[in-house]
Amino acid sequence: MQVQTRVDVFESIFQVFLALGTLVGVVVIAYTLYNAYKYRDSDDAKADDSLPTLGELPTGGEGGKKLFLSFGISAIIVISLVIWTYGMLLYVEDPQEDFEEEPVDIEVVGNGFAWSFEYENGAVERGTMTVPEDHPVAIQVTSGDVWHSFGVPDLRVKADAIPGEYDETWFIADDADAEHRIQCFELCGDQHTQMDGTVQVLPEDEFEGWLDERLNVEIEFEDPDGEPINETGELELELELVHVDNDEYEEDLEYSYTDEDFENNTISIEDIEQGGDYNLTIEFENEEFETVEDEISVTSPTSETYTLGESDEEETEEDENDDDEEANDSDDGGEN
Ligand SMILES: [Cu+2]
Repeated sequence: MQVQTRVDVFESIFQVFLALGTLVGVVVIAYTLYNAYKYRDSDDAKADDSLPTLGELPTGGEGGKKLFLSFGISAIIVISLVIWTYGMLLYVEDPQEDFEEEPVDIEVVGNGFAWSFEYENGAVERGTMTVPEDHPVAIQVTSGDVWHSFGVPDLRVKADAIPGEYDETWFIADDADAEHRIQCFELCGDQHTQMDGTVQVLPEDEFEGWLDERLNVEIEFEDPDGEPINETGELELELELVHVDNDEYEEDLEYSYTDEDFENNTISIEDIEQGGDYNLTIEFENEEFETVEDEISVTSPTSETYTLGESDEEETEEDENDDDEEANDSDDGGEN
């Protein structure tokens, strides 16, 4: 069986209830009208023993057969509806074993009237949650401050965001390139109504590429006057990136590069596999420039520009900017 999305499930529950409700309504009203017509007042009313007389309670005639039949049919309809709906909701609550693929895990954090999304590789997005098409997404929702509630009406998703707790749910978006609105469904403060966002759906192969690019780092140098250093190929250096929590990961999260990886005093690092904070060290072979030491946060495309001071000067400035689309995208989160 094809894995059903939440939208499919709730759509079929709605359709079945609508169809049965319509059927029952038509039967009841038609039968009422039929009887009203059949037993209408007419001059040549025949004597009919089964008809109630004025003041007598109707038995339904024929020893209560009709009564039994209508109760029986109603009971069958109601009980099978309850069982079927319950089964559907059990699937919504715990569909894991029906998934053929591993779901994409995303941690959703509501904080100060904005949502942020952390992926398994450590990439963090704010405001926009990017997900693959036709692929189960498992979300763990929590809050950094007060109670919020994460909801995407289009996808029939809602989960409470409570500090210190994780509310888990899932969804499948089956429409590539669509955008779905995220809203907060818990009155959480004066900017509650602006606490929204977007779910962006990418074709599955594009999603993988997108996720990898999230951890790209670009580093360039400039001289103290803000001009690019024009010594292409002449700088001899060694650049090292070491994950701050290196010991906690199985693989070694250490990356090193030399001047050969630079082009025009710029290096584009694309092979980082785990996001987070990295200690950066740049050592210059001939000690013509001071060693650069910094801690950078690799959670979204980052570019760093380092001003290289001559080694006899005590000056190492750094300039950090984040070239992500969101202007308020910052590395440490939590504020705003
Ligand atoms: Cu909120």
